[in-house]
Amino acid sequence: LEAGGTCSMEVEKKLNNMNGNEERSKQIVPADINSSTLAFPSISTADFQFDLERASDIIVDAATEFVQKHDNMRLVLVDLSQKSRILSLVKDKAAKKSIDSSRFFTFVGDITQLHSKGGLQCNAIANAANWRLKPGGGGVNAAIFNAAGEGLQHATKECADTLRPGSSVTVPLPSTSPLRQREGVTHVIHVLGPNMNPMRPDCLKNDYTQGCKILHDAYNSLFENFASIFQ
Ligand code: AR6
Repeated sequence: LEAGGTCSMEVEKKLNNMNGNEERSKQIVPADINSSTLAFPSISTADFQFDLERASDIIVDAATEFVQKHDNMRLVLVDLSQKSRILSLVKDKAAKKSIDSSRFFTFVGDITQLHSKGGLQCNAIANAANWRLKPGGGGVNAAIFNAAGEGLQHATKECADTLRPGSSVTVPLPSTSPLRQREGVTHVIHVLGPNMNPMRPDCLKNDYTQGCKILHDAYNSLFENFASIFQ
């Protein structure tokens, strides 16, 4: 699934290892100036404790369906570590489905530094948000709000006050946002996934019938919002 080998205009970029040590990893990034790119984290699988096997099936299904429908859009699943289990699961499952690896691939890096550190230009990034759409709370939510600057909070408030599980909201980044200026990201799409963590609001108490449906809805909502910005 990791893109490479088939694209005529490839650039090889070196990515700083996220742990800051000397080890560096190479990732092949297909340069595709005709496509719009969405980078997204795995929704609900860390703080919200959603099962990784089920989540990986849902990601691959939703992404496959999306890229078949939109041939000028790319989806990139991002995680911080080379050892990310969700990235491995998704990579393996996508390879079995022979999904077009220049349209959907995985990438190791910080979602707030994809261009500056990883050489991957993305138009939009998704955030695994909380229902109040508030900064902080750790995880990718804290990272994105920190990197985007205060402007993201204001811009988010203009669009929505809260989010329901399985839904998403598109927020245009102010022109002054460092995320826009440095990384070239123009939109953040906040997504609220299903929660399986008893310490967080709206815990589904291991109800994976509901949970899987909500996670599927969350990805469909995210991808459709992305398509409606850039189509
Ligand atoms: N870049 C790329 N991926 C990241 C980054 C980053 N900077 N940081 C984390 N991840 P999580 P959730 C990956 O816990 O499970 C927050 O407190 C991480 O490895 O951020 O949906 C919110 O306020 C994992 O694969 O989201 C919510 O309350 C993925 O991002 C709650 O957590 C999602 O992990 C949401 O929990």
